[in-house]
Amino acid sequence: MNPIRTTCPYCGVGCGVLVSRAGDGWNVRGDPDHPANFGRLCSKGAALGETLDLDERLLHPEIAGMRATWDAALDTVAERFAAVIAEHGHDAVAFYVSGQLLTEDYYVANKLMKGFIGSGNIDTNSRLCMSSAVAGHKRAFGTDTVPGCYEDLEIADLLVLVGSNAAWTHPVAYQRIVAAKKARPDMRIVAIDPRRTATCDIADLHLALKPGSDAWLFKGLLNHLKREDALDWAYIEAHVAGFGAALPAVSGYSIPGVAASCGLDEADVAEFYRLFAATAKTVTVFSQGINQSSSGVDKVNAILNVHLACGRIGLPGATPFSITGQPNAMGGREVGGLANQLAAHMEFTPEGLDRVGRFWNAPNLARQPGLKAVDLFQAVAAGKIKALWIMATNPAVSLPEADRVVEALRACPFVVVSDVVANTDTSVHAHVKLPAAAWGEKDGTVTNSERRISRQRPFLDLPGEARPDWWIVNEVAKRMGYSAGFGHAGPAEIFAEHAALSAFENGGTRDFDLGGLLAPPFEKGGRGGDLATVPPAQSSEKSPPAHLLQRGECFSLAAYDTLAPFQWPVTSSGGTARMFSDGRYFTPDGRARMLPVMPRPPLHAPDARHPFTLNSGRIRDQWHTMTRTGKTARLLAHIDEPYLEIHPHDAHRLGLKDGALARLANDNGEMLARVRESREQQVGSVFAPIHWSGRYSGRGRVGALVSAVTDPLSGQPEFKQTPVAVAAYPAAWHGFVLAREELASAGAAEGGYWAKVRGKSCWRHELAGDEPPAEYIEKLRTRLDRPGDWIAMQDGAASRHRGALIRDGRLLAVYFLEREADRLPPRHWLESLFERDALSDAERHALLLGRPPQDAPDCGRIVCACFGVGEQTLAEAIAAGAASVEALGIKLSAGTNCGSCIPELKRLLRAQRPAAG
Ligand SMILES: Nc1nc2c(c(=O)[nH]1)N[C@H]1C(S)=C(S)[C@@H](COP(=O)(O)OP(=O)(O)OC[C@H]3O[C@@H](n4cnc5c(=O)[nH]c(N)nc54)[C@H](O)[C@@H]3O)O[C@H]1N2
Ligand SMILES: Nc1nc2c(c(=O)[nH]1)N[C@H]1C(S)=C(S)[C@@H](COP(=O)(O)OP(=O)(O)OC[C@H]3O[C@@H](n4cnc5c(=O)[nH]c(N)nc54)[C@H](O)[C@@H]3O)O[C@H]1N2
Ligand code: SF4
Ligand SMILES: [Mo]
Repeated sequence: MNPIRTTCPYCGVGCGVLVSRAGDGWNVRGDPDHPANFGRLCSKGAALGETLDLDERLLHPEIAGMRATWDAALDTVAERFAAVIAEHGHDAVAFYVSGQLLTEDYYVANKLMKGFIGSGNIDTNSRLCMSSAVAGHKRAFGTDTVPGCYEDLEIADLLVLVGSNAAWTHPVAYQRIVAAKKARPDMRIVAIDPRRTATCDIADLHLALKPGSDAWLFKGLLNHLKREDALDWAYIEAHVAGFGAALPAVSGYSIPGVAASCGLDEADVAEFYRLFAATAKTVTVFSQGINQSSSGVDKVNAILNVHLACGRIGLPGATPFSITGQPNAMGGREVGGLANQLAAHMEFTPEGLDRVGRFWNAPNLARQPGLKAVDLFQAVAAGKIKALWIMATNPAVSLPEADRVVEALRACPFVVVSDVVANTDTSVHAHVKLPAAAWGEKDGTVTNSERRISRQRPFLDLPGEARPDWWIVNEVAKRMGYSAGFGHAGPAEIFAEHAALSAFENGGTRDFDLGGLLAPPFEKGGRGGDLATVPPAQSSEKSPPAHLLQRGECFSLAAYDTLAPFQWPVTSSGGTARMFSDGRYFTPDGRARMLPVMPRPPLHAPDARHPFTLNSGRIRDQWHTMTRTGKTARLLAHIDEPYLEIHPHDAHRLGLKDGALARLANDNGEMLARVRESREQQVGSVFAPIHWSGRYSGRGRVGALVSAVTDPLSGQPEFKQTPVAVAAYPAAWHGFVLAREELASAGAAEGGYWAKVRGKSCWRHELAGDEPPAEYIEKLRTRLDRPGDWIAMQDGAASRHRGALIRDGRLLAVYFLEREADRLPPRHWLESLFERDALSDAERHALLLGRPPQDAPDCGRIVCACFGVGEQTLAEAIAAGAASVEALGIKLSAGTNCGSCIPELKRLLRAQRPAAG
């Protein structure tokens, strides 16, 4: 079998992958011909083959927790939605969807809600992610468009990364930057982030600014460029409006003033400004450190202002670059998945409504935008939305004020969840669960951060009764009486309709245009397949070619099957790498807009009760709420528990010990997390990862703390700056249990702490409890009640309890409890004992000591996930003379596959060999 060419389902880099059979399993590798990654994959992409088993999958529809037929489930959804609409109107229902749907799924969901149900109430998790960038782009460009492409990241002479931890979140794009800088050491990189992240590793300058202060920095930059005469006046005069207000608005933003506002050294600010003024080929990459803010849109425009004023936009190596998070965040924007867009870059304007309405032949077109995610869930809580369908997102974890979201779900009369996993924190509250096809099974397209549309192709059969999301939506639509608009035979027909809508009466008025796909010459452009039989749809006539287009007759199945990755807009000659290169924008006068933005601090400032600013974000090896990446031991080897990163000064002041537990709290909720002291954190700021859900932890959801304050224009929540109180968590004991099976609630006491970690051959349960240890052990032993022999030891005075359950020499479970977390032994060696069928005598004797017998080494915490190389092994290699990343690669293979761990290898080298690192 030839390898299947498909696309990674995780981040917005959108890497091409090749999948082929390898024995019983699948071999997943980077596609050398895909223009996003040229063969590279990061640790998550490389581990895709390990997440394909059906463990934890939802395989059958369920109604009220009972298995149901598809007919019953679909009828129930259609009937309940129709009943709510009949009684309370169409705005009493809503869809909450996701940038992890394929474009085809997304298209029909949006069409059903906005065109047929007749409400704008469809919003997406991209609201939490990209909506500030969308709104900023629209204000500046008249359209939501990322002008640049990945090559720009490589050919820029100055690359500014603002609020982006690309080393962990867009690892392959980052690896391309690393390679570019290596080839061209003169390339300069500036990282702007309150924390020193792995991304800062390649930075020539790191500006650890005060959380939320970016707008001051960029206004000061514009002022500096103006004063240094570094603006491109010819460009401004020809292509920009609004500078008459925007430029005066920056005077007064002096370097000393900015440095004070941002908590930076004047010299560092001056150096950044000098580099920017001196370097025409500058790319500014921005991500959630900018977007996720109550003034996110203004921050985006503060950045765009600078690029417009210098004419550095849409040129090779010179552009602003909003780098998107999810695999299809961009596709969602293209189909109009946000509540305040219509479809195909058309808006809720009279013309947009008229055009989309005619194209869809829509019986009940929504007349106005619907509720944005945070407002939508508040409307659910207030009882205004009575039927809610959630697809491919886990809001009980990922929305702000997550505990209130759970209450809203509980109170909602009818909740439908389409997911691939049986039980998520969200789906446990669903009245109807619908099993969706997962990556490897589903078929369609996604758009990556550089506007590149790639195919996801199936290589697995649909398991159980799982069905693709588009099919589920269409079936519900038909049962609601909308057969005419939802009769697609497959994703190719939906894509053809979407492409046709993008071209429908476009005539150059909308940049999102796939019209070229429909035109015969494109066929010759080598995109493959036997294409169009219908003339291009860009005519300005008002007679819709829709009857043909909607049946997908303009675009053949074969062409869809073989579609090679391309960048929109696409004309008859192919895709487009860069936008706005000609200085023409999509505003009524064709000029871009500069805006006089006013910097605002985060909406909620720390106070005496909540003195810390909580920042939240991602870690290298986990994807969001871990429903898929949590399934592979390899990806949990790097970081395995919810943690709190805190500066040592703060930790000492609060009496927090590294490795102990902290409790974070505010009026919204609380979180327990493992303390990690780090000088990479600012004093007064703390960081926690977003990934842990109720599935993998007790009290480990950071979303419970985040306030639901949003940007007034975009509705994007302020995830990065939440005031919290931090204190030591005074557990009566700390411990862990390793067992061959997962323990339901980890056996922890009500209200205690637990985190579950899937190991190679056992489950690890990290615990802290309030009840007396003996009581806990009693409960644990009852739970593990099975044939076998317990060996145990305890030291009541020291509160030390250890035990192991062994049967026929095979280890079934061990537990270790101590008063202090730092008295517990390392886990790696103990975990490795579960890989054996029988323990040796030496191992059995060493077991309750928690230490390997003399001759067996402990490799330590895993740093390189690809080759399973641990910290201890690396430390030994460094001590034995390995002085560089390359040397560690040669000796241990560490860092030689995906490269995601290289920043950490460097850190270990620096720590151990300050001179060499
Ligand atoms: N491994 C992994 N990769 C992912 C994902 C994942 O779950 N796991 N998710 C994907 C998705 S959906 C997204 S949206 C992207 C997000 O990608 P990123 O935006 O790169 O990721 P985050 O970790 O959310 O935040 C980025 C950085 O913003 C910084 N920051 C916080 N406050 C400020 C501030 O006031 N100013 C500035 N300048 N910076 C600040 C944080 O310290 C953090 O390092 O990642 C994508 N890639
Ligand atoms: N505190 C804090 N919170 C945040 C953020 C932050 O930085 N800080 N970032 C925000 C951002 S940028 C994002 S993008 C969100 C992400 O948050 P979510 O979207 O809630 O996270 P996921 O875990 O990706 O949820 C996807 C769900 O879809 C399921 N799924 C996967 N594939 C399919 C499929 O093909 N079909 C269907 N029907 N289901 C599928 C998965 O099992 C999973 O349950 O989190 C946001 N929340
Ligand atoms: S960088 Fe990693 S997670 Fe992102 S698309 Fe590529 S392989 Fe997937
Ligand atoms: Mo995101």
